[in-house]
Amino acid sequence: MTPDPFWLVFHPHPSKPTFTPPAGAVDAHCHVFGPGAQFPYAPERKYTPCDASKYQLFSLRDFLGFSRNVIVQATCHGSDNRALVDALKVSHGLARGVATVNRDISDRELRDLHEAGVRGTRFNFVRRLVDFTPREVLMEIAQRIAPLGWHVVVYFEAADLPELWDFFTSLPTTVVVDHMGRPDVAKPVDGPEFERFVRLLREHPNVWSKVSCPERLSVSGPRALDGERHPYRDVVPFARRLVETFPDRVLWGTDWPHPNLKDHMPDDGLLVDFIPDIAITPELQQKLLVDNPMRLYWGD
Ligand code: 0GY
Repeated sequence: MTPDPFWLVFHPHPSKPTFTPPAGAVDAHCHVFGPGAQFPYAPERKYTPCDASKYQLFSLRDFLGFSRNVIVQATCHGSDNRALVDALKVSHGLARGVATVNRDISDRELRDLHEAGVRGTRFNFVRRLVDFTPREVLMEIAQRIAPLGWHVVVYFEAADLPELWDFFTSLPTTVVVDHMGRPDVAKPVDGPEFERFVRLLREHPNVWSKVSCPERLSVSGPRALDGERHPYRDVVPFARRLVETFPDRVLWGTDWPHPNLKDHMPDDGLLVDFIPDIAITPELQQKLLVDNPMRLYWGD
């Protein structure tokens, strides 16, 4: 299948990070795309990506010095989780998954997903990626997956948080927010918008955040002015604040193969070098990269 025109392909030769992740580190947000010939993209998808296989993902994992992956079902596969499940099965227990499920999924299918390594479902509120699903349908799904010990991953734009607040805070599971709720990093880190997001975590101990995707949020871009490996500097205060305020409820991921980027494709090695700028002690790095994802995804 031909990717969309102007589709940016993941970096062909990422640099070796200077930061060495702690033993057992988990890349807790990444995807597989197809391959489309084996696992066709969903008819209702909003984009057609380049293929990005499980083997490419696992070899990037090893190259970057990570041990495990959490693979999140990408919207281009809709609720057909076959590519995800295939990757989990081939990973020999080194990958867990977050699936997309519909309300008509059977108990048997849910159990099969769990058996394959799925531990969560994702609710996506980003309008360019998915069609609207009524809240009562999502709540019904959340109630179905809660007894399995799964959590809900939510993806939304910062401006939509006020409207989504009541729904998020009534979910009966752990709730993991993608990419810090997509803050506008041109605004102050202690301004009302990000303060609202911090309050969500402060008031609701079941809410976690991924401190991922500086490449999507940054205005200044990857390179520091001095040319050193301190990438995406304008995103650092936001991620660092979350890591230091909620050290036991943060996760980090590459977001490989980086769907829908328009201006640049990140060097995954440089993304890893973002980590010591946001988790500045070995203790915080251990929680962010090992203890937290292991508890959430391999805790059973
Ligand atoms: C991400 C971000 C995006 C896409 C998806 O499932 C997806 O299609 O998550 C995006 O376009 O912002 O987390 O991968």
